[in-house]
Amino acid sequence: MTTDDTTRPGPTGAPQRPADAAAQQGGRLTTAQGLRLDETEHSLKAGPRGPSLLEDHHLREKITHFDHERIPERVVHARGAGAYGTFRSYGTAASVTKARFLATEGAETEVFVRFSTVLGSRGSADTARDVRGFATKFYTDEGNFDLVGNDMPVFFIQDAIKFPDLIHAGKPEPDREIPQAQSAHDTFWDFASLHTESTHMLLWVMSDRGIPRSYRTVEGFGVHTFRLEAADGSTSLVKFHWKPVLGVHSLVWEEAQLAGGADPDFHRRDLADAITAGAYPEWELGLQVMPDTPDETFEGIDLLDPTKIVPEELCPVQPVGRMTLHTLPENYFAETEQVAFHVANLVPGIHVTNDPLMQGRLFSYLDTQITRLGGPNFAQLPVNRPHVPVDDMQRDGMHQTAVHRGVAPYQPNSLGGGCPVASGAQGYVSVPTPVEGTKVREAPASFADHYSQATLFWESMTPVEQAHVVGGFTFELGKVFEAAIVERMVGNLVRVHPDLAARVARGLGIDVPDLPAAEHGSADGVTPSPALSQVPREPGRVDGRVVGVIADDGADLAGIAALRAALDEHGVVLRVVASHGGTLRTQGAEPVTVDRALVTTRSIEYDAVVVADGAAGTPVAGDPATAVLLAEAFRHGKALAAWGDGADVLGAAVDADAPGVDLVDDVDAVVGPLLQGLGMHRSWERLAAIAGV
Ligand code: HDE
Repeated sequence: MTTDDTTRPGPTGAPQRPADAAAQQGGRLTTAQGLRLDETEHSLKAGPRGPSLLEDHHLREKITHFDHERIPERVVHARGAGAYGTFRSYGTAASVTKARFLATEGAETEVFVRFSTVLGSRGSADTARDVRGFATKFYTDEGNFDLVGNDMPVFFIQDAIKFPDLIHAGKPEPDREIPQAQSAHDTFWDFASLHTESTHMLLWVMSDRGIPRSYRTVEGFGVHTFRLEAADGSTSLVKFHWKPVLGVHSLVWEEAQLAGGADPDFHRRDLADAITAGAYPEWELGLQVMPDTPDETFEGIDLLDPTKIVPEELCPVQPVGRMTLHTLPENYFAETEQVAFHVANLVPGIHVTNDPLMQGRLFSYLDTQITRLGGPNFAQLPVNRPHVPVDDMQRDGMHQTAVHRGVAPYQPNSLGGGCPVASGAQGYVSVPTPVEGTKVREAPASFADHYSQATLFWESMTPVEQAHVVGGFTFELGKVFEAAIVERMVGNLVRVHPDLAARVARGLGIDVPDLPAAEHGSADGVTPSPALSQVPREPGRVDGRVVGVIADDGADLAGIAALRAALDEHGVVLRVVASHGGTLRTQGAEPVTVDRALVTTRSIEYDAVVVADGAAGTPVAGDPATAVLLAEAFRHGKALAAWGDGADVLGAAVDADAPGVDLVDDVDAVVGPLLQGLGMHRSWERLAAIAGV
């Protein structure tokens, strides 16, 4: 889905590379030693037909470097996309934290954000059903703070010791290394069905949240509870939330699957195109602030349990600042691939808690980066370097790029004038929380509740969202071969809600496991959290949305120009889809550039589709690909419209009486319904009818 109207379409409508995208830094080709080369087309040989010579240093240097171009991909979150931006503080967090980038009103802090999927390899498709990573590095004036979160507020496991098990189960199966970037296979559901603390998270992943429309439309969560410390020393327990200004929106499952094939870079492209077009993605950072009580619970919810949320209705999210992403990395490898986040990168006023998942993460990130980035000096890479002076006593190691001066990298010293000196109370001081206990491998009793919040999530969904959850479970379990695993999992769903289990079982064609009534999940006593639903209550922002208009030579090109102008006022991008690339011509009207030929496009590129007057009877109307495009957009709940005889084309492909389908006489009448439809993201009524709910 692109907003790249700054790049001109190529011959078949595919966007062309901007003219200023020069690849190299200088004018002259050299070796890595700066030696100017005469050419780089032929290796040095003993005669034109002879063997290559060992003395050809350029050949050997070029190939040796190439042989070592790859580094290990991230063991999780390998596939991602990033951008730089600015975080601007409202100053409202000053009452709870002394962290200057949050506490100071108007303070601006540069950030780098990397979004990712979890399970897939670096080259996998963006739209796989999965959790999305949402990791932010704040280059604050007190050092780097990393908020390494996800787009879901809970996690599969309560204790870090289970992470390798979870990931071994979710990654491709070890014998054939399939399936790629998918949890729809036996080992994942084997683990998930046996490890019932995952159930709440499974509901999130099987819901629409598992297939976001765009990185720009995901929420972000710190997941763990943090301890914030104010300037007066008072502390609170806090959860971090990112709220996308564009709203939280998802794909539908078929769309996600189509995108996986037609455009595996769907989210990466969307982020880059939006930023290139100046449609800068924005999020508001918010805090749920809870009292720091000795039992570390809030309204009976254990704040150290990362499988639990605190519903926003119980503790509202208070906005504390806004982040705008405005600059793309110039080099994917140097920046997005080499960025290294770490939960332990904290600044004064922000502290960790004893959440056992968080505690394990405090170890893992530094450890993994030493392997991934080839040694301990990765903090010197430009994307990782703090924007404040670094005066540590770390020395040497692989890839050391600093030239450290002086002879006394140790403390105490007199040869270095005692420098660098520690800052005492002005530095990072851990909150003096008491710690005592008997060594045990145990979880607190409250961690044994694995279902109540899964039921809360289910109850908080609208009927159409519930249908999507049922669809998610049915698809994934339908891919599992081992009947015992499927049965065990459906049994767990009975413990969430018998209705959910019955509907999944029906789809799978199996009986619902017979559980004692006392074990059935129930809505009794559950207060739904409407904030968890993604169905907008009123139309949201539409800027950056993309409308496809189907037309061919002879169509109402003046009408298309008028439609483009009207949508442009709302920041909506219009793309002309035709039977061929190049230009459309109609007598008496200005020619129109084709943005996408049918052969280079698919319905997934558009949030809404319109058929122009004059399209009937043209090649685009007769091409079966047009009917497929319109039928897909219809099934995906997208706004559809036509003016003039475009109605014949649309009416032939879809049910023109369905909600969110508008046939009008005049192009002006298309605009209102389109904006309404885009603002609601989907025709929820149509999706509900399609789902039969
Ligand atoms: Fe991570 N995680 N994780 N994770 N995680 C990594 O670090 C790990 C967890 C998250 O864009 C790794 O540099 C353990 C929760 C994101 O570069 C690794 C546990 C949450 C990213 C690692 C967790 C996350 C990572 C792999 C259980 C949400 C991508 C490469 C205790 C709050 C960051 C790397 C990026 C990456 C370990 C659980 C978020 C191996 C052991 C919960 C967004 O260190």
